[in-house]
Amino acid sequence: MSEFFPNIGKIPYEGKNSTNPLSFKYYNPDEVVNGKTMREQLKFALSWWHTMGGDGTDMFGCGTTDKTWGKTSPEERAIAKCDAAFEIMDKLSIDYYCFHDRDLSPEYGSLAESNAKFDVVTDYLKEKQAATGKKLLWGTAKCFDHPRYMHGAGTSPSADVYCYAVAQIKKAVEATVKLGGNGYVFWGGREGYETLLNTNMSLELDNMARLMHMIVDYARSIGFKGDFYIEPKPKEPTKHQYDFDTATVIGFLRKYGLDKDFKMNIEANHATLAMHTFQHELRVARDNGVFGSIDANQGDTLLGWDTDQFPTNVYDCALCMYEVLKAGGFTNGGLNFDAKARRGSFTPEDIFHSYIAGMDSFALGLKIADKMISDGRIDSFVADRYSSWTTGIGADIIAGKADIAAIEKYALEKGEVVDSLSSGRQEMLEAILNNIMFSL
Ligand code: XLS
Ligand code: CA
Ligand code: CA
Repeated sequence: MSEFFPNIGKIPYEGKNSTNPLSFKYYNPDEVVNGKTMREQLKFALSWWHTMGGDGTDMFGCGTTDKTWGKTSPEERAIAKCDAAFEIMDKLSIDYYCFHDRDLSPEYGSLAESNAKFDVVTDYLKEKQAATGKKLLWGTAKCFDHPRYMHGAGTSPSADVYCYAVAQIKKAVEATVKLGGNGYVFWGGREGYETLLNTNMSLELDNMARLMHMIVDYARSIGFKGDFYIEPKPKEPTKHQYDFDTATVIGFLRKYGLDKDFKMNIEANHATLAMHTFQHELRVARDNGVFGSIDANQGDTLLGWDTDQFPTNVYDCALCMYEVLKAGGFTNGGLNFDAKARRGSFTPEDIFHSYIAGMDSFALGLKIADKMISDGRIDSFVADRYSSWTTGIGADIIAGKADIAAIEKYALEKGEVVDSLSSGRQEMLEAILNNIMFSL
């Protein structure tokens, strides 16, 4: 089979002193960090939509790069995309991929025809996976692109549209199971609203929960053993999206009895759109036992929309990997590069440069996070800051031994307590983090 990128060979690890831009400086797949190889810790995935389909189109202009893969018919292009994707994954040592159903195979005249042609592509992917050992991290359904979903899919005011979405998601789940996917993602693309003047929010949310229960039950009945994820995002495309952030989603899951079935797929750029740090979203997920997978990218704080840039901010990657290691590492999840090269980075080489930049940044992040933990200064500072909860009245409160009267008596006897406080030492801690980062 002829190559799509004949000028690019397998990207080697050459170490930090290499000046070869088509090499890894930090991502050394077989190097062991925190008890596992980098390959096992980081579990990188290629996103089919950006890498295989995104041609640089934006609101102000058409595409700048050719993603037709040399084919004009949609059926042939879908197969060529598979070959090109597996070549990219092989050359970059990426073991996983993620897709929306319509990234793999577009819509045709009817749902039945779309399903049949989708089957041809997933059959081909199954063969490619068997031949190469590459795996599906997660699948999802694109229930936000077609005009029928203009008012939402699982939250549409139209029962007919709702049924179409259920049928489409059922098929996407079947494809995920067929390809041995580790996960299935729900991202509520247009599940939200523009104005409450036309919206029955409570019915929409009840219906979304009904859909999720139906899909979970069906997926388990056909043998899906992986994770279901919800991917929070506060806005874009709708003004208000129901899956605003991790805390909001947890409230939804608990209200509807779905909390045992779902974990989070946290995207960095969605966290910042919700006015949170990436680390905050990961921490909320970890603390609530719903940490699952990550969409690795970054936004631009000066632009403030969902720019889906490749992650190169090592500071954020380090704090992300700190949360991942503290959560015990990935199980079914991984780091999916939901990211695209900038519109002006339009050559085939830019695909490789952008993945190398993201993978090296996360390799650095992993090493720094491991060092943060083995160094121990930050963790022990935090433990010490809360030490009043390990003895005396603090320990009694936690053990349920101090009631409100006992606490009042303690406070009255103690008098003013401002002297019990110690400095938060934020600047010292930020300097320690810099010290750890730059003495790798
Ligand atoms: C869009 C989302 C989307 C999900 C999958 O903002 O990030 O790509 O990851 O539907
Ligand atoms: Ca995403
Ligand atoms: Ca995004």
